[in-house]
Amino acid sequence: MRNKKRLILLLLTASLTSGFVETKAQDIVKPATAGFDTYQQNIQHGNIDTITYASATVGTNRKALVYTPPGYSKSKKYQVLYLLHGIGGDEKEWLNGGKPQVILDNLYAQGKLVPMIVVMPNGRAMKDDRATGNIMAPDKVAAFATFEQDLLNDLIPYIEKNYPAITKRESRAIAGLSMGGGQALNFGLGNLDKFAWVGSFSPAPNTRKPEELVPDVEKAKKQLKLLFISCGASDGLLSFSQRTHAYLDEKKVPHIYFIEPGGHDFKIWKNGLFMFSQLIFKPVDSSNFAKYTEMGMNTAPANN
Ligand code: FER
Repeated sequence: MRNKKRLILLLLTASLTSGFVETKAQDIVKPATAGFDTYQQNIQHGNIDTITYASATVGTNRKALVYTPPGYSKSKKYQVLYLLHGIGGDEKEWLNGGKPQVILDNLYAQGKLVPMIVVMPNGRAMKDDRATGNIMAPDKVAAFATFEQDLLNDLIPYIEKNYPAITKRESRAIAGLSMGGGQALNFGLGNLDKFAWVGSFSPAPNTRKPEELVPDVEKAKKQLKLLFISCGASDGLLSFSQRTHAYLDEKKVPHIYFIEPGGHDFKIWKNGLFMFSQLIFKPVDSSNFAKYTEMGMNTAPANN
């Protein structure tokens, strides 16, 4: 009897210890698995508001969607993620194509996120900001650059006045898909006094050249909490991720570079949100970053 008890104790200790080791090894956030974007009835859900803010930049009232997390209360304080759309979209693109509220609700139910407000703006800062007609027209493409002023001077002040947001750079993240991925890199890295967390999923040709994106390498190293770039291996825009990654590596700016199978679509962008949202507003271990590149596909450009 006594031996049996000792054996049970031994087995219990062994399983607890191995469990601990496993938890340690899982510090890497893994890509999404089946069900991550399936609506679950029996969990708490966040809420989506449509807001209208006055934009002095554009001279109109502009719309954005705001996701507040399960258990949201005005008496608490929240981190904020600004989540940007692509060239063919508007403030509803993430909602229509990516079900971000389902992905985030599921992650909250598993205790994997720090509570955050997610703002989905319209990143085409012009009077007619609909994604109609020729979406590649020069004035429409230019409006994605103009959005930097709208974001910094109009939208962020509106959010921070009307929502219980923490108003420090360490509590603001910016991420986006394609044109929005380019915006996230341009605006995030260009305004490190405003953002500490930057995520770019399949960044588009609007992404500034690396030397312009990160002109002050030491400042970026000091100020950035996390820089995350992901892209599909068969995306025609992969070169914009590759050249940014190559420069960051050369200058030893810590970042996550994750290349996964796929093209230029929401499969990549949903997984980008899934991974990035779990990493932000938490302590970061940059010694893990290389493991994301190893976990991903090797798509080094031909050396010619
Ligand atoms: C381009 C190709 C793609 C471009 C933009 C995109 C401005 C954007 C794609 C997207 O947002 O999905 O040449 O030029």
